[in-house]
Amino acid sequence: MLRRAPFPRPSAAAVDKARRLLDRALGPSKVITSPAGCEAYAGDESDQEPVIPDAVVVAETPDDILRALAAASEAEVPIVPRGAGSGKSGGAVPVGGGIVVTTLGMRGIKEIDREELVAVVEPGVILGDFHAAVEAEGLFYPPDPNSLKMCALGGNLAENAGGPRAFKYGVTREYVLGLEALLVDGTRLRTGRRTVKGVTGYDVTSLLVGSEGTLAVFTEATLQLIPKPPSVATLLGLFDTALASGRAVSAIIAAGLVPRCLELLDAGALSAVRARGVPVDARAGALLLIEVDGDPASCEAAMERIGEACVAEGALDVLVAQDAAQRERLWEARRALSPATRAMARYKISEDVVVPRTRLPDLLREIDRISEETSIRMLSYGHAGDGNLHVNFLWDDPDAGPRVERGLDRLFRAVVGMRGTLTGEHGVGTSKAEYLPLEQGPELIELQRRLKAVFDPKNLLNPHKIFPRRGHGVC
Ligand code: 2HG
Ligand code: ZN
Repeated sequence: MLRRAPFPRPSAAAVDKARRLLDRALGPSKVITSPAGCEAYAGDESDQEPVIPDAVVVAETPDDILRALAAASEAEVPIVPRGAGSGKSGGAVPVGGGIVVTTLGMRGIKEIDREELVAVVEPGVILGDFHAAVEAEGLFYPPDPNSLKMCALGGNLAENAGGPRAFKYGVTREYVLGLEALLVDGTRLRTGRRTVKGVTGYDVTSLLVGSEGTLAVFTEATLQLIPKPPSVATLLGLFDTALASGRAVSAIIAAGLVPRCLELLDAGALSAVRARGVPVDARAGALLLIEVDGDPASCEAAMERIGEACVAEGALDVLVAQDAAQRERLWEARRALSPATRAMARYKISEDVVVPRTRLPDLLREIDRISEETSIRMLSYGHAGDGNLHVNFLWDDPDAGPRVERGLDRLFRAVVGMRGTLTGEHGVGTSKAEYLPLEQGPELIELQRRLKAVFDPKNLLNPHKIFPRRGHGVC
């Protein structure tokens, strides 16, 4: 864990008042106040140290959320919305104490309209369940963060989640037509539309998606669906080095090919996959996991051209998954990388940087240099087609924190220097807040602070996320 100074917490009197108000408004069945009960809502899947909240509201309806917001406002304590807690940037961690409101109990898929290709959902729906429900209707919802079996749609909306299929289909925001959301003062907001097209007024829907729970709490979303692609094919390209695989990524894109997924695993990530019993050719020092979809003939043609592009870039081997079961095994291994790499060391930080895709080889070389200079073990995997790599720092020595900080600083500066961005899909949260000024100018950060103040003048809704503490930002 990297040590970060703790954030201020509300006074004991404010906590008492909030608990009394919650008890009166919601009753003990929906409010948890025991430290043991609250502990389950203290952390997420990021490197942010868990913080036990003062109370948890288990919301079942929008009215429950409304009551929780009213109690937080009156007692002036923070309130943090939470989905499944699978976030990677600390967004759901109640770093300033106060109330956590979990929407995981709101699991209704209210509607799937096969003619309009629209679904209406509550925030607690698990993404994998939603995929299964729409696919049973012959439809498709592309966003697929690798935590899809456990993450909730509300969290996906808050973080604007991506996933491997973002390469062809884009991220969550592109599928959100409209929202129902509550502001911290209790205002019920309905944004957006149900039509495929529409430009009325400011795009508040897009502003709320990706706002990391700092502007509003979602109670419902209207999502765009597409027809389910009739055919899918998956291919592995094995390379001796990550650099060679990075060059193949550029070659595939330059050839005008658009697979739905274009994932890169370097040597370290491959060793995690092998450790999980997936046999990968011992000669391979990197791998591309590539998936195409569409009609069967175009899939076959695309696979052939992708295979040729890999071979032209020096692939050691190109393997095609023979059936759905083989395909699923490959994806299981890929999805397991996050927990598998966590098990490789006592401490892990997984970054989420993005560079222009042609700069991937430069990024990979920079990662090697950082690892060498800091003597911290690093490995990378991720959505190379988008230029988005999860650069992992793994270490055991509890005193290595300063070296890791140096490595992070160098990584972020290099990425911004390549005209890249700090986070492609995990969000800023607390884990990257202090680095925000590296990428964004003071005018833009100030404008966003002012926007936050319009929605939440007392700064109670998920405070301390996205923005650096005053005087703490890296420059
Ligand atoms: C993935 O692509 C996820 O597997 C998680 O975004 C990345 O935790 C990670 O390393
Ligand atoms: Zn990812």
